[in-house]
Amino acid sequence: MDNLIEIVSKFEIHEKIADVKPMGEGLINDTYKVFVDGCDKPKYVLQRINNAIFQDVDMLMDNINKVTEHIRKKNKNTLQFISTKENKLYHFDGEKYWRVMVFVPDSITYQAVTPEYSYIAGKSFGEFESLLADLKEPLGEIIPDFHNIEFRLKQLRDAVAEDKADRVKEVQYYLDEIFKREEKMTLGERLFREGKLPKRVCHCDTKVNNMLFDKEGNVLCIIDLDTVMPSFVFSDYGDFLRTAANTGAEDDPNIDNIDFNMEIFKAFTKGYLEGTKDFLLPVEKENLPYAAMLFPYMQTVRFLADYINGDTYYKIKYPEHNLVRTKAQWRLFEKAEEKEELMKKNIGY
Ligand code: GN1
Ligand code: MG
Repeated sequence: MDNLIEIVSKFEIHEKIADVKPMGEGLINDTYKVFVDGCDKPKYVLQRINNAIFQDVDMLMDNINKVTEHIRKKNKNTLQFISTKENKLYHFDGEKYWRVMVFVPDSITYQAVTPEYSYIAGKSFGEFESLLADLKEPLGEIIPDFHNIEFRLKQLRDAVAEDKADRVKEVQYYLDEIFKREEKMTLGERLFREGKLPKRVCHCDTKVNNMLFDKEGNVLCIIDLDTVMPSFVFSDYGDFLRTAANTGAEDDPNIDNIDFNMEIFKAFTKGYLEGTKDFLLPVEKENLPYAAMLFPYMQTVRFLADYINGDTYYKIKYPEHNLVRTKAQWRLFEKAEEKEELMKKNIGY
């Protein structure tokens, strides 16, 4: 066990640290709440950066610094990082990388949201993209090809070719279904190559639980900024619906719980279109239903590749976890696909 209190003491914190406790459900980094003397609520958040995934920690923290500074200059809420006593944005203990940020008080995270909150979330993510639209300094592509579905399909093919964990035989059905839709689901990358679809600064991990709400359902702050980078707007729009419109859990063992909730779709889309009205192009708007299908599809591809590779990327809680996730995301994809025409009608295409 790391001495977490000692790690926190490397940062510019003047209170006495009382306790450090695990927090959150992230699949990548490890996160802890930090308590200080005389206060029963957490004051800071300590995070171990997963540097197997974020290999260039300097680039990572530099990106986040640019983004948070830019948002703060516009007087909007964003995460506030504490530097180390050596004035660095992270602490390296010889093996692991750590960072500390201020805990946002009186905030709530949800795993599921109502249509009303989805509308507000749509507006907030739209505004988040607007706020960053005039960011002059370029951001590094922290995980190259992160939401490039052609690349993710290639990784899946490579995983199948290697079949390291001898699992391909169990998952042939999903592989066939995925590759059947390859042409349709790679549309975004083709539009990009044809010069028709732009990349913008996006959050790229807009899961419901990456948003802090207040008690009234207003978005206080958007968190988990590791993957902020240039991408299609489909990333933010699609990944939110992937989690919010799912009537079940991301890893629901009972796929009958899973449907694609059109009320959430409508409310979120309304908010998103309002938040992005100053910049969203027709090609982006008309392909929002594609984005709503793309993210469950891409997440299926990623979970399945990790399962085939023997679970090297996502944290798992039990041996079949990535397979269960694959099946749950695939069911969500099918439900979204069934509603493709309905979604198009709803946004006026
Ligand atoms: C990861 O760590 P977390 O849970 O915020 C992943 C996302 C996936 C998500 C699936 C860097 O995000 O891309 O959509 O799990 N982040 C990275 O739940 O791969
Ligand atoms: Mg997260």
